[in-house]
Amino acid sequence: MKQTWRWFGPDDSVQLSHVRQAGATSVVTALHHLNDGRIWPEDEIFKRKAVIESAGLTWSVVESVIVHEDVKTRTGRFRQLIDNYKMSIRNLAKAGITTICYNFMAITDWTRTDLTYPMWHGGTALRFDIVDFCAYDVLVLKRAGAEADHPAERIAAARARLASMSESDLARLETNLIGWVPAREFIHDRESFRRALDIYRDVSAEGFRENLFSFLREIVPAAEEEGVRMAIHPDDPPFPLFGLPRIVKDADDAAALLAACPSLSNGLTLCTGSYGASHRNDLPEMARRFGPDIHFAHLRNVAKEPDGSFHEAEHLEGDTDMVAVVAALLDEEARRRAAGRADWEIPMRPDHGHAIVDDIGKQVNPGYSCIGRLKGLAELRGIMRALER
Ligand code: DNO
Repeated sequence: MKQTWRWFGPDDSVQLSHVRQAGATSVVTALHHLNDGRIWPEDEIFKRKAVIESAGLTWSVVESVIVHEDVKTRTGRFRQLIDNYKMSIRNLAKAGITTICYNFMAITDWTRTDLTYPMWHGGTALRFDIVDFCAYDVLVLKRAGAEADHPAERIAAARARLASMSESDLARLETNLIGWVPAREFIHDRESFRRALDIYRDVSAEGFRENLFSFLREIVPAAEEEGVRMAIHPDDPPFPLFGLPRIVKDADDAAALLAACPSLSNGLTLCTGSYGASHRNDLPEMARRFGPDIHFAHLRNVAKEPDGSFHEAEHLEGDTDMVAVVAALLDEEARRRAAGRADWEIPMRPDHGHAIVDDIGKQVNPGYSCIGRLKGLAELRGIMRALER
């Protein structure tokens, strides 16, 4: 597998030289400063590519070209924004960047309640606590209809939890939950978040899925022409939050998406951590079933807790049998090689990492610590090497 590493661009405190030292050969990145629905111009793409190549690395995957909220709801400027998206696909292809990861999560991207959950080893991990989430959703945000989305015992536990939180605990929880949403141009506080939720009040999961499929029918032909592989990232976590529709959460959703627009250009990002947070998903089974459509793999593990909470485990610990997942992906690569495909190699990246050793106290994007990921990559590389032998 191609060993890649997510890099957030020149402002990332984890530098390209560190990526080389971690042993990755290739970078996953985006033009984060242009990621609001506008066209990514060719010259900006080539400029970024040159920076990566001058560090002795390649740029193999874009994560992500974001899908604007207007496109998800098919309102406002959505037609223009879809044309822009197609143009960005074409411009990326000109630079030889032909794998694009994206997601179709309403308003939010990945969501955690705790970004510094203490682990047994003294470092920290990302965690999603369902009681904290409920406390915010029902008692702080006071979302209309929220009570009906949580069982009574959880709401009772949430009341007690909220009573024990200090003001700064609560402020941190709020930032974790709504401070990282991608659409920062119009969501900046509790009130604007509520307004954004309102837009989705009448959008059912079925309607939302139709919007995704319409988007795919529009962009996939352009991707096909350019030899680009679109790889949808699943919902993280893979269950509804804030009453928002969730449509990429399990094997059935993935199968429906592939069937809606059958094409090598319409594929998946196998994020073992996102899918893995649901009891419904058997990751080794999904890796085998969807092998031909997996264009990109995020390898990380989660430990699920009895009440629906979960935390990010070490890459080889947690509930997913990572050796079985890697074995399935290596088999898929062998199948592609036997079929004479030039693009047989599946890019993988160690997804997230604990904050350990020198990571502790450093400013990084949550989950994207250097040493924690380096450890994850080293462990995953060991599995790959052993299985290949
Ligand atoms: C979190 C990431 C996600 C992912 C996007 C893909 O760490 O896995 O933010 O990049 O959802 O579009």
